[in-house]
Amino acid sequence: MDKLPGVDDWGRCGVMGIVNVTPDSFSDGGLWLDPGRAVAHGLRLAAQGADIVDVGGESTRPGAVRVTPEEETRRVLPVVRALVAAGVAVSVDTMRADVAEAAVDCGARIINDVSGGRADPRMASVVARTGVPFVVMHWRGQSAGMDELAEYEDVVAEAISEVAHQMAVVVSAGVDLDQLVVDPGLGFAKGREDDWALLARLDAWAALGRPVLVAASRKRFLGTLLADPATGEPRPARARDAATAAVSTLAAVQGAWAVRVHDVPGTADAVRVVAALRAAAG
Ligand code: PMM
Repeated sequence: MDKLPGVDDWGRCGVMGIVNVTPDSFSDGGLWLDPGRAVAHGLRLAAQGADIVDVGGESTRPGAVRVTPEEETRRVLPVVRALVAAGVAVSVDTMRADVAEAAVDCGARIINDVSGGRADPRMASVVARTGVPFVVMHWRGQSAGMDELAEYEDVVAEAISEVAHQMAVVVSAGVDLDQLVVDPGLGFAKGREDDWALLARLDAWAALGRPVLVAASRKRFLGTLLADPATGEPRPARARDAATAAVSTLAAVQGAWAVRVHDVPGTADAVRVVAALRAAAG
């Protein structure tokens, strides 16, 4: 089994930089579809302080239509290969076992599956066989219909119990518990209030006994919070990075293992501020 990097390696909450090799992601769709530009962007994120670069070839924005496996593979693999060759620690953001397996063969060190293994019945066996760390995110269904699935009595308790169930499913398929990272899945089958409730209670995820990844970057609940007071229009996605860095600070304070962000410099500073405060507090 591959060791999950963490606070012992970084001395703080980690930073996962995002490279979406897609035409349609909600905040950076189309910017990094060209493989050369995607690789250059990944290298830039690493130079700016990303500990891990997360490469994805399929948009999961609300309402997104799925890409074919061939197209996803074509987008992702050359970028993974080039970043690995440059010494970058790469995770692959995919719901498909074949894409995950091929990416690990190219040197990816983490499989980040927003469905936590639910979208592809073969995923758990690939995770078990490859032995790499695996992100189990809270997920209720594909992006095309996920907004209708955002019904909760107690979003924190229900998301944790649903992730605990999924952890048990993948462990029963042969995955080692120590391979798992958990993620509340902000924005996935969540309303705005649900995202805030989850962020307010990140400490509750400690009950699962696994590192927690938090991915708030540029998401809708931040756009709504920062809406133009005159028009009510949500703040555009690319103008949500200061708020994202604020969330990174709060996540690091609550003990997150890593935060997944588009804009690395603000968050790289934020997690260092939290580490310095922690050290000063003893
Ligand atoms: N969100 C997105 C994509 N991948 N992975 C994890 N683990 N957690 C998330 O919340 C998550 C993810 C969607 O955001 P993007 O389109 O900006 O990448």
